[in-house]
Amino acid sequence: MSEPVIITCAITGAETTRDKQPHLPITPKEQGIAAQQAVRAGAAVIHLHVREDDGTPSQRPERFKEAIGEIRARVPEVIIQMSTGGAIGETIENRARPLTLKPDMATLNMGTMNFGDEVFYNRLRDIERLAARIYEHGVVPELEIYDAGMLETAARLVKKGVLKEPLFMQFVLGVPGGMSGDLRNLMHLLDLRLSHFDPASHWAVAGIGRHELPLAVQALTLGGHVRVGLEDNIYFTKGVLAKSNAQLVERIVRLADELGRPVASCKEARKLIGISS
Ligand code: KMH
Ligand code: ZN
Repeated sequence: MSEPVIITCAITGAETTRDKQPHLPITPKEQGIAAQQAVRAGAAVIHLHVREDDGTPSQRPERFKEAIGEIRARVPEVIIQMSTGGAIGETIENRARPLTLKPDMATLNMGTMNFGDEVFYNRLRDIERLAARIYEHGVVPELEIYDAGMLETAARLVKKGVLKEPLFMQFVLGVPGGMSGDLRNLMHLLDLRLSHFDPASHWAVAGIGRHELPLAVQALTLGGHVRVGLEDNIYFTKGVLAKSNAQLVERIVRLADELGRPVASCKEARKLIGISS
């Protein structure tokens, strides 16, 4: 029997706008409803950014608290993964602040990179500080890997004792400035994973834009986990906007079924990742 696939839904993000995607959930209540629909469709993890009412990206702990409340009221079992990446230009201190809410998981971005026309700063000392804060609060980190060097940085931080194995790594491919969604890039990252990390480490792929679907299919066939959602991709098919986050999740569930991968429930995903219920 193949290992179950954990589906993460990145429901909002920091960059997608309502102008471009009218179904983007922005308010805590909208996020609660979107999370519930995504979980009903098959997602076990909600990757969470929050916005102010006017759509501005925010790292305000109070806003995270509201959003988490709305999600937990509808789907208490779901794994909530808080973004510590936030929006470009946010200070590291602000990015770390909502960790006091002790979500199940939090992202840890593994390096500085060009992010479109902007620069996404993640200096080594900041990564180490954020990692310490994440573990201090009993939260499970998910490593956001946009490039091969970032995975090698993670391996060094394991040796240094900053990161604890087994890890959960998310290969985010297709951001202009990081590795593209070319399959050879994924294969190289998987080679590095095999040579540097505990084989029990989990890996997932988040393909950006048009890379979302082909990379998800690759992850399903290669035994990885999958992330989809309006943060990463606003379309269902070329030129046709997705109707909801759930619609993107539903397609992965259908494909997983065809490809013989059972879909992990929230409870199963908690057990696989090592998060208490
Ligand atoms: N918004 C991007 C700059 C994360 O959630 O940790 C960073 C991001 C990664 O979305
Ligand atoms: Zn994010």
